[in-house]
Amino acid sequence: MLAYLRRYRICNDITELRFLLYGPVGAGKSSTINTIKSIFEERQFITCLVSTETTASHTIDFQKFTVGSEKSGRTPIAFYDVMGLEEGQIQGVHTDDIIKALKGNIRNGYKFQRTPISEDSDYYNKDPTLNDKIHCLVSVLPADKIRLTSDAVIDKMRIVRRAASALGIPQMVLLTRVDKTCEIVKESVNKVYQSKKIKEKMQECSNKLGVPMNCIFPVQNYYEETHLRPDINRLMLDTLIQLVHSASDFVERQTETTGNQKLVE
Ligand SMILES: Nc1nc2c(ncn2[C@@H]2O[C@H](COP(=O)(O)OP(=O)(O)OP(=O)(O)O)[C@@H](O)[C@H]2O)c(=O)[nH]1
Ligand SMILES: [Mg+2]
Repeated sequence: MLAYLRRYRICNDITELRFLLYGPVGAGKSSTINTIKSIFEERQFITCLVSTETTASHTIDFQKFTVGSEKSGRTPIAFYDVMGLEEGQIQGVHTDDIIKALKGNIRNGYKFQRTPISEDSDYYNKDPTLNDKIHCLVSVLPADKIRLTSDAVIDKMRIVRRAASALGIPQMVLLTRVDKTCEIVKESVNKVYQSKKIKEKMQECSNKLGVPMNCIFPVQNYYEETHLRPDINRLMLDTLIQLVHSASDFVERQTETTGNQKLVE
């Protein structure tokens, strides 16, 4: 799977496939990026700051993380980490900002403010190309805390998902912290799709977010391990391949449409 992703060929119009991870505070967004980077580096890799269990978002800027390195081999995949969603109008990341990020209007490095980005900001990109846009929106929810996620946060997620649907952007859901949900899975992540508890959590997530079951992927992040584990790697890579395929399909569809427009002109 690693070799497949390293050799994955993307459409010539873009330099990389871009994914945006969003969800409630402490859902495991930054940990997911660290886990994916660790797998490609084949060692523990921490670049994305992970929080201890808190209520305010630890990640506060819009930051891009590429996968692979000069040494391990570049992979045409990039993740954007955003601040977590919180209840209330001024807490956490603003939904307008996430929607602008989807459209490619926000440049890398922007620090989220209490109000949405203004068009005068140096970080505002007025003319985004397909290369600046997000090609797949990834919702991240913690399996052990789905029930605790407030309706206000779920509503914000719905607003973002509706905007992504209008833009034709594919959407996937990662259900993190499966080890905290099921003892059998904690011992071996290979059993994740056999676990009744995890299936229930996926169903709960499907009902709460209104997404079909086949777009929900349970994953396990590295959080206490000092060495890589094949079962964790396998599940994450299997999931990543699904994400890459849907992002790639989106890009193909976009280039076909713009190509047709050019022909008409
Ligand atoms: N047990 C377990 N803990 C996890 C897993 N993924 C993340 N965590 C822990 O959950 C906490 C929050 O993780 P983060 O990755 O910082 O979450 P985040 O979504 O980036 O949070 P903000 O940036 O604050 O919005 C950290 O203490 C992680 O160690 C997992 O799969 N299993
Ligand atoms: Mg974070």
